[in-house]
Parts: sequence; C-alpha cells; structure tokens
Amino acid sequence: MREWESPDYEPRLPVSEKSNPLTRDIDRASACCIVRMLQACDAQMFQEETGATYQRLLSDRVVQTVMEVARRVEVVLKEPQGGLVVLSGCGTSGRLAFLTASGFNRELRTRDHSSLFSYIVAGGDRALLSSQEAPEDDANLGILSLKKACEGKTRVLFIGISCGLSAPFVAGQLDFCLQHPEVYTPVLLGFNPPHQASDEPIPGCTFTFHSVVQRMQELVRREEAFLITPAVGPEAVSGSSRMKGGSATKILLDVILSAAHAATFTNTPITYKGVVQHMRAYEKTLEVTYAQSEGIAALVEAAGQSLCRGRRVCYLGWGSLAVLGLIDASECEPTFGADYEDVRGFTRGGYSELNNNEGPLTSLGSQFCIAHQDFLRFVLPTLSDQDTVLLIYTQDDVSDVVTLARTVRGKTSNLHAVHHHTDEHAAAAAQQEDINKLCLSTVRVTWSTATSESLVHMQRELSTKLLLNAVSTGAHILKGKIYQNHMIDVQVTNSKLYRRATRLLQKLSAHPEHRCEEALLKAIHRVDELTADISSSDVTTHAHAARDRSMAESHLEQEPIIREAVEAWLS
Ligand code: S6P
Repeated sequence: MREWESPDYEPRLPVSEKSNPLTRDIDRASACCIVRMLQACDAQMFQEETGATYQRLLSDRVVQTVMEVARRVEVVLKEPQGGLVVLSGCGTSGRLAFLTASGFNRELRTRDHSSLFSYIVAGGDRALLSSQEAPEDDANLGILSLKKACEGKTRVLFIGISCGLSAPFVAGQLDFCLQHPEVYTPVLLGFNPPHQASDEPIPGCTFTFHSVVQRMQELVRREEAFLITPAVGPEAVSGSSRMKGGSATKILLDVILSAAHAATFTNTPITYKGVVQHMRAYEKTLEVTYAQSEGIAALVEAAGQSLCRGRRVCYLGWGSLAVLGLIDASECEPTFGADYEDVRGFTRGGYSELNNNEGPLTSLGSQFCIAHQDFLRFVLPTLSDQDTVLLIYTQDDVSDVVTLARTVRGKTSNLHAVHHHTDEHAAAAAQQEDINKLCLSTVRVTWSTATSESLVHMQRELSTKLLLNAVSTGAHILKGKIYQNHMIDVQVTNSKLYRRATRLLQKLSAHPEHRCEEALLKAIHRVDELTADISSSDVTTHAHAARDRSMAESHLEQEPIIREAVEAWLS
C-alpha cells in the first residue's frame, strides 16, 4: 500500500484534498526536480488497485462502468431524436466539459450530424477564460442551467463532473436528474470514493453532495445511475484538481465518447479490451510527454524567471491545443493568486474557432481578448526579453507559426516552441528549421504514425495539458506561491476554498480548528472581534464577503479614485 492510501494518512481528508507525500519539498525544488515530481504524481493515475479501499482508473468496476456509459452515449448517437448528452462542471471540470463536447460535436459535423453534446460550465462562458469560483456553491443555478440546456429534450444522459465530489452546482443537477428519471440518466465523474463525497450543508437545499451520491448508489445496480469515481492519488499541489483531476476527467470523457462514436459510425463494438487499450494509450502519452522533461524544465525556468521579475508568460496556440493554453492560463488566478496578465493564452481565430455557447466575449474586457490578432495589437508592443512567449502547434500549422514567430522575435528573444509532430511530415521540416532558429528552445513531441489520427489528436491534447500545467505550476512555485505543497495565495471565494484555508491555518499554526476558523473570519470581515451576526452566518455568506472584498480591492487598485471605481464597478 502506498503512503497516501493508508487509512492513517490525513484520515479526515478526501483523496482529492490530501497532500501528496511525493511533493512535500516541491517548493524548494529546482525546475528539473519539479518536473520529475510532477511526472511521478501523474504516473500515480495509472497505478493498479492494491486493496479494496480505492478503485483506480484501470480497475475492473471502472472499466465496466465506462463501457455501460459509452453504450448509453451510443444510444443517443443512434437515435438522436429528442436525445442529448450533457457534460457539466465547475472551474476546470466545466472547461474540460467544453473542450470535450466541442471536439466531439466537431466530429459529428464532419459526418453531417447535428450536435448532440452540450456543455455547462458554472458561471457561464466567461468561466471558460477566467476564474469564477462562486457559482460553484449555487445548486439552484446548476439546476436552472441544466433545464435551459435540455429544453425540448426527452432523453438526456447527464454527466456531472466534480473531481472532489463536492460542488453544490453539480449536486443540484444530479438531484434534479434523480427527480426526473423519465428524462434524465445521471452519471457522476469524480476522483474520490463515494463515501468521501462532501457532507457540507448546501444553503437552501435539503441534500448534500454525499446524500445525492448515496441515492445514486441505490440506482447503480439497475443501471439507472452511474458512478465513475476512481482515485488518482493526491494532487502535486494539494487540492489543485486542475492537474490530475482534470487529466483523468479528459481521459475518461475521451474514452467514453470515442468508444460510442466508433460503435455508431464504424461498427466497432464497445469492448473491455478496447477501453483498456485506449486508457493505456494515455499512459503512453505521459511517457512520451515526460521523455521531454529537460525541455519542459527549460520552459519552467524561463516562465519562472518572467514571473519572478513581474513580467508575463504568453501561450500562442493553434487549434484545440490553444484551448488548453486558454484553460491553463485561466487557472493561475484561483490557484496562485495570479493576475490575469501574468499568464495568458491566445488562439489563432479567437471566438470564431472557440465556438462557445455565448459567442464572442470581447466586450467583457481585455482579459477576454483571446485571438492572435489581439495579442499582436495589445500585448506584443509591451513585450521585452523578460517576457516568455510559448508557441504550441502541430505540423499542420507550421507555415502560420513561422510568420508569427518572426513578428514576435522582433520584440523578444525569449521565444519557445512546443511542436507536436509525426515522423511522416518531413515536408514541413524546412519551415520547422526556421522556427527552431527563431526560438530559444523547442520541445518536440513525436507521435507514432501507426496510431489513428483521432487518437493522436486526443493524445496531443492531454500531452499539451500536462506540459502547460507543469509550466504554470512550476513557474509559480519558483515565484514562491507554494508552501511545501500547499497553495498559499488563494482567495476564499467558495465553501471548498474556505474549508481549505481553515485547514491550512491549522496546519501552519497547530491551533485547534475553531481558533483557525475564527482567525480566518476576522481576516475576511476585517474585524478584531467577531459579531454574533458573523459567527452565525454560513460558509457561503463568508465566501461571498471574501469575494466582494477582494473584487472591491482589485477595482480600487485599478482605479484609486473611489468615485470612478464605484462607477466602473456599477457599469
Ligand atoms: C482546481 C480549479 C477549480 C476546480 C473547481 C471544481 O484546480 O482551480 O476551479 O476546477 O473548483 O472542482 P471540482 O472538484 O468540483 O471538479
């Protein structure tokens, strides 16, 4: 049994919140060691089950349930009338729901099929690109957005994603599905065993995440509800479920949806062996990616230096790899207390390529300007050699990349590339040579030509996710944003983060829980003594207060004249 699996290891915490013994000293590590530690943590995703305590990705029960859910998706694809598959989650889970739903809808369009996959992200499309942690606590909002997404549908397969089995937004949706079994079949995807689901009261609701999971468990045998809840081990940065939680979410969604597609369009039956093989292909993806650990460490070092100097890191991506850049960048704010300018992502065609539910969001502010054109107009003129720019692309985009690389090189020599290629694409070699000359470093990730194009596409996406997670996490560690393996610059903007902050205070101060909670409340409400009002309020109210305060402060920082700040805020 591994250390974190022992019942005595941080017994009060679910797996997704435990601290990983492998990364206790990650805050003191060099860029190379950071990457090695991340590699070891990621490898835990594929470890075999050792006892009855935790199911793992490749456990028999998990593979069987993946097959059952894939068959349900197949039914929707074969009889599309009135059917829909909804993928929903908060933060990273919602962003990966978006990435997966849009990727598979694109594939349907190439077959002249209408879209059958919908995504929901708590807080709406702005949450695809920015941190919106508060809607996670709102179960009613979850229900409303599910109803809206399913208007007019008569058969809905709902896949709710919550890595920590804790988001009230998703609990509300699952509860709603359970109440309307004639239309909805609920599936829960997460990375704690069911008994570790959160039992935190949800304001205005009679259920908790835990009680919803219990009700689902009763329906599992009749295949009226499905639970896919393997453990993937504690995150490298405690609670940072964007990392392994996000990767395992992507793996499972890809495996389920592509098995259903293959069954529908190429008559390939959904088999145990097929599912395991696909999972193993992702294990291989880890190997292929981390074979480049030296190159990745160089990127961590460059990005870390930029952040330490108060400069920025920009990801310029192409196709769906760019979306992974947007996602990675958006997560730096809640994880490391970063400013949105610190790490930013851009995609070639902007919103026309993103194809999100709500269309262009540029009117929301510069944070939402995501096209390469926006980068050229607004960011490039301000860049210097101290900023890091990273190009992320496949061989299909090489000629476009050369052009952009030349332009960027005029402003900064701190230019790097991540190039995914297969060996048969020698045609683009001359242009790639040009890119190499323009860049300080190039990470070349090579994919086998023997693998199908659609699998390589999914592998490249996961590989890019791992690589960018390593760059942004590693760079922020070098900047000092992690203590041991804990986030310390985190805003307490929802109940999960409130509980996490209390625990961190406990760990650091060794004082009892109630004293730490008191100290946190005093800090949130800026008082020396807690009033009866404050003490009797629930966690959500405190999280609201913390959010409103930090938003007010950031408005004031941008606009120190209070009247102007208030007007900007109101508008
Ligand atoms: C975590 C990320 C968060 C989570 C969100 C949902 O690294 O910053 O935004 O994705 O809190 O978590 P969960 O456990 O419901 O998937």
